[in-house]
Amino acid sequence: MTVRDVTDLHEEFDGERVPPGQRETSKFPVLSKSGTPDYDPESFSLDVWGAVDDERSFSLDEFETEVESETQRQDFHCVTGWSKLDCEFTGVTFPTLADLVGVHDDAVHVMFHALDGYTTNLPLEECMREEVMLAWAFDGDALPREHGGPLRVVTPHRYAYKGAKWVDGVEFLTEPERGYWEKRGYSNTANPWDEERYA
Ligand SMILES: Nc1nc2c(c(=O)[nH]1)N[C@H]1C(S)=C(S)[C@@H](COP(=O)(O)O)O[C@H]1N2
Ligand SMILES: [Mo]
Repeated sequence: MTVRDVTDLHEEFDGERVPPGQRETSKFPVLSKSGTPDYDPESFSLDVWGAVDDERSFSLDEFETEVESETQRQDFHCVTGWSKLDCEFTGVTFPTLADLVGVHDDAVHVMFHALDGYTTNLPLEECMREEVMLAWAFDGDALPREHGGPLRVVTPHRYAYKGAKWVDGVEFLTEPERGYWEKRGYSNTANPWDEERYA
């Protein structure tokens, strides 16, 4: 299996591999606003809607087997100060998903929706990067439930709160909107190399 290594991403941000104010950890702490939500694997779907040509609803099986996927080695930066290096995530890249649904020219922003009611937002151009993935596996195994299984978003170029665990909706917007933490004092932009932690 080929692994795409994107751990050199920090160079684009003129920063060190471990961003300022972060400490490297080998653990993988869990941060969730309200615990791990239940879901039914039979009825779970990833829905894509808004400013797109083809609104789609993917079953897990469809998403994992019928859409082009890949494995990447990435770093993970939590706004609370820990960074976990060399995480291997397997999933579909955001540009691949965008391609499937046909994003409208007037789409500028994206809202991710999750099973626990969590939401998080990013400008479309921050999503249209190969390293933004909707991932179902971590280090070769099914993504642990507490880390967002069956499906989560990873955003190694941004603090990890920009990556919705238990993601079940991707909404393309023609105006920016704010998600759960972005409305509650976390930085809207979340660049780890500029320490954009809290607003
Ligand atoms: N659905 C959902 N996604 C979420 C969260 C959450 O509470 N619910 N917490 C976010 C925050 S604040 C962080 S730091 C990361 C933590 O991911 P981890 O628990 O796998 O370390 O998930 C993000 N995604
Ligand atoms: Mo967080």
